[in-house]
Amino acid sequence: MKNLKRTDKEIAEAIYNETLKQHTKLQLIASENFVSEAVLEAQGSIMTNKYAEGYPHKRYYGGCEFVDVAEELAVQRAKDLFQAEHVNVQPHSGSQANMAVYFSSINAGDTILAMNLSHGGHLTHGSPVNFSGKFYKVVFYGVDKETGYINYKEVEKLAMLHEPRMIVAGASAYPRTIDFPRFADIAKKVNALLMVDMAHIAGLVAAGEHPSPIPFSDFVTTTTHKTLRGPRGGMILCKSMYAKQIDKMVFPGIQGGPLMHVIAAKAVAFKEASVPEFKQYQKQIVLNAKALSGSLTAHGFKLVSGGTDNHLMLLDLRNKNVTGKDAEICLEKAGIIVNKNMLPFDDKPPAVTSGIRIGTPSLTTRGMKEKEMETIADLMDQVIAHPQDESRLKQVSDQVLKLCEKFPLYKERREEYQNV
Ligand code: DSN
Repeated sequence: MKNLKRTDKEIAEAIYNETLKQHTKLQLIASENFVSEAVLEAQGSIMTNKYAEGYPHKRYYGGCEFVDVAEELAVQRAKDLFQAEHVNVQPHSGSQANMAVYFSSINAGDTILAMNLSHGGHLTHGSPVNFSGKFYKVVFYGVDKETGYINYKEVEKLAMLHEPRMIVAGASAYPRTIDFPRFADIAKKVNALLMVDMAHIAGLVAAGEHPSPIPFSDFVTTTTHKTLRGPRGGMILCKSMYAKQIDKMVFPGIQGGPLMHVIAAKAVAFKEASVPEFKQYQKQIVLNAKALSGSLTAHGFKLVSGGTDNHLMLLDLRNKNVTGKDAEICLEKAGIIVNKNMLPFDDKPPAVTSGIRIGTPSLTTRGMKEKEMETIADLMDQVIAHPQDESRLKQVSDQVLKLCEKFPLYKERREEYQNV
């Protein structure tokens, strides 16, 4: 940071403040995580300087021998980690990974069957405000009103009725195990392609904490920065028969030069994910989610589907008389960072919502376990029960700070900034 501090004080300070915030607050956003110093080093490396349009050994620029090393390692490590036949590590994001799959395998105007965003799906799974909702006819499935679980009978009924060209499975706010073989059966019955977006659960899948979609899907897409704990980015895994069409669509179809520094960091993260400690870490994420959901339930919180099988849970705040928006605000004042989230069948708009989504990947990365989850549930309960009580919020934020100090993050970075 010493150069940045000298040349651009404002940005240096913003980065330092973000580092300090990540250390001093409880980060419960289910899609975020804290990467390792090694991932940060690779991502902040001089590989950012290199143009490498094309693929290893088939580039449109000279001098690519070392970025080729990084990309080949990233691809091979991802193949090994997920037992995938083909991998493309170039998508800049999950959205671009999904776009490449759609554009390479179905036509504009074709029908896709995907999970409703308000039931836990994703913008790129056909939302009308996203390209996917504009280019394709979209039929949505959702969760059962009573149970909160995906209603597979409804998925099958809709598939038979609408004969989609593609079925999209995967979610950004679904707390239960997804039955990929069941999705594959339905897709087979109606001759549809199956794309699974495993962005949220990729780390769990890599560690065997969630069944893998790979054997059952034509295409699997993911981001690399959620439970997988890599740099911000995307990736596509598919059967060999789709390799050419996917590679051609990512480049030159929808992207230009790949972000080689990010690809190098992806390789580092995949190596980190291949060791036994990573399996233990993912197991703890799930144990922590169970502990947190259990403690919140004991405090009278209602959880969609009654609990969780994975890293996240959805809190229905209607019995607490607070909206998702207000909960997000008062929790943040107390040092607890969450996001408001639509509930299935929510009657409030997306900017307000009746719920919040929380997850345990980041808390687990900093070493917290079941005992800390109980404390966190208790702190959340105090805030939600007294959202306007500023002195209570202050007391909670002091306790949050104490807890965070016991599980420090990015210590050397914080000290370096202070010392230069
Ligand atoms: N925005 C991400 C999430 O929070 O789940 C999905 O891309």
